[in-house]
Amino acid sequence: MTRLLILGGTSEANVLAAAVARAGIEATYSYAGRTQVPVNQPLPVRTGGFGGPDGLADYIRDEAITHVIDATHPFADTMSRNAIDACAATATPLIALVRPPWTQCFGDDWVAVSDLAQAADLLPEGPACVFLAIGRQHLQPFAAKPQHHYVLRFVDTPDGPLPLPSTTVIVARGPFTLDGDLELMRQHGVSWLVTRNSGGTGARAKIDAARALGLPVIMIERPQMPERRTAATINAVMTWLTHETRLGA
Ligand code: 3Y8
Ligand code: NAP
Repeated sequence: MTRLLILGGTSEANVLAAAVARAGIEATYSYAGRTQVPVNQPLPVRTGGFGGPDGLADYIRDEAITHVIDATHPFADTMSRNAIDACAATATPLIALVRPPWTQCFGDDWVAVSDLAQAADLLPEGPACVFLAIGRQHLQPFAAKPQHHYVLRFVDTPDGPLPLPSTTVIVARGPFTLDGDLELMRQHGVSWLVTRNSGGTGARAKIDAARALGLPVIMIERPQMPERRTAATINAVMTWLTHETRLGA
């Protein structure tokens, strides 16, 4: 009897949840609780941290979870590492749905950096208009460059002061469109884009818009992850799930 846990929070996790529900597989969709009104799911939902890898291992045992699919965002690396540890500790089959990173193509003007501080360092000394499309949790490194005007896109309205003096805040959740991001970047006179290499389709519009506008992009590369089973498509994950279930794993 399969009892699946989906670690969600991405566009692909939402599509996976619909496929799992259609297949009639017993599953729970897990959110961290980062946003006020997350998208509804066609599965039972649990929200909030588990309490580290040990807390997740306890959850797996208490809920008799038989399979875990890590469909979190490629920068949710603490959750992914905890899933590796908890599934090893409980001998629970685990697969990560990892969408391929975006790759530079003709006409792109990207500079790759490994962290937010490097991204801030690369911004020019003279004042510019920067589309800082990295959400609201990690703005502090850019306080080192207060001379810029920052266009910020959050899922929820900020609940307190921001560490940047000159900002335009846009409240919107993805998936985003090319026309929408072209309009946003033209309207605000954006001259630089800072983004994580999230991959997927839900938020790639901004890098296509930057190419069309001939803008430089500071691309934050993904954190390295330990060895684990991965799949790049939902079909591959569903094939794994049914195979592992047949084996009674
Ligand atoms: C809570 C679930 C869907 C899913 C939408 C995807 C697409 C938009 C890329 C930009 C970049 C950013 C941010 C982003 C992406 C999708 C997808 C994806 C980037 C939701 C969601 C949750 C979150 C958490 C939120 C973070 C924030 C990051 C905004 C739901 C909408 C910038 C990441 O306010 C906060 O505390 C928000 C925090 C983590 C990063 C940050 O540090 O601020 N995502 N995003 C999940 C949970 O609680 O478990 O609310 O429904 C999911 C999505 N985020 O509906 O199709 O790739 O799947 N989300 C980044 O890439 O830098 C937006 O604006 O262009
Ligand atoms: P993170 O830094 O990797 O994880 C920090 C802690 O948050 C985890 O240790 C865990 O708490 C809890 N957590 C994270 N994801 C969870 C989930 N799906 N269900 C239950 N608990 C979860 O995570 P993050 O980067 O803040 O991402 C949080 C959520 O937002 C994830 O669902 C992710 O898919 C989504 N998201 C993140 C980004 C991003 O840029 N990071 C972008 C889009 C969507 P405990 O240790 O207590 O278990």
